[in-house]
Amino acid sequence: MSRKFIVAGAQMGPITKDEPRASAVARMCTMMHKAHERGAALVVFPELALTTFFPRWFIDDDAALDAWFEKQMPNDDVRPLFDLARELGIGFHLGYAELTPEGRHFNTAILVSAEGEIAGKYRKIHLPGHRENESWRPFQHLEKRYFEKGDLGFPVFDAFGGKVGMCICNDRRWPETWRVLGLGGAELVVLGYNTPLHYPPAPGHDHLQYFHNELSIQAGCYQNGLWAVAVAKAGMEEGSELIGGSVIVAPTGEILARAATQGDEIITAEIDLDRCAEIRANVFNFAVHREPSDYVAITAPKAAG
Ligand code: ING
Repeated sequence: MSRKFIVAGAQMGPITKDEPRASAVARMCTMMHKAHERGAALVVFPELALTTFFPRWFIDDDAALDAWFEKQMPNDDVRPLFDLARELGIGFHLGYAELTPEGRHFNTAILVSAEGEIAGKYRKIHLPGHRENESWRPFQHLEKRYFEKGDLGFPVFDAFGGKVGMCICNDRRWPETWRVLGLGGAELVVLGYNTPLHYPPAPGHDHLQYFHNELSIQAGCYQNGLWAVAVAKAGMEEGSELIGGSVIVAPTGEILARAATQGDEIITAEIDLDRCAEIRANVFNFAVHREPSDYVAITAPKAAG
């Protein structure tokens, strides 16, 4: 039987610093209903979708920082989303800040089945930005300060009739992310992102942020023969302009759907997991064409310093 189904990207507009999680969850429930009306079996929400993008600020107080994190998942704030998923029979991806019982902090994403059960978890590996408060910047990007590097690798999960992987935001810029997921057999990669339009270290690239977003995802899909649903938290959020540009991309690299606004917006497309073979059995047939003995430099340890 064909493995066709409709996926939805639920792009979110700004979440203010004072917006309660319940408000963000209510917005997500509204979009989950809309995705369901369009026949979606899976809806993808952004990275850190429950709160404003707090790594834009230097937060020196541990309690104030931990207030941005979820201490368990699901929890009372997000339960309406899990309950609605089960009621509608639709799965979802959710990005959030995870504080483990052991006190570890991760930028995390989960895959939740149509039964409302957590079917997979990923913790962000490529943490961009910096560790210390850098006053020259109009805003900070302190993911390296607030999160540990993910410790789960790039797992691929049996879900939605195929093999589904996740990555988060900056991960999408790194070809290694996509290749490791491809080698793990991923046929669909779902991800969220919070990407400021302004990139202080290279302001001359600001006008290229939408291009780099699509370039990274299209290349990842084509070079590994897999589908991607990439979903933004968008718009002017607490004085920082975040790009929209959520997309659904085919294994050919073609963009099937793109968001047109910088607010809460559902994009959908019918994907066919069997189409991965057009790429994976041919131009990127890893078994036949890859030459890993020539790629040793890719996994060599970084030089100290
Ligand atoms: N945000 C940005 C991203 O990788 C960034 C950080 C922006 C890095 C622009 C380089 C250029 O999309 C997150 N949250 O990773």
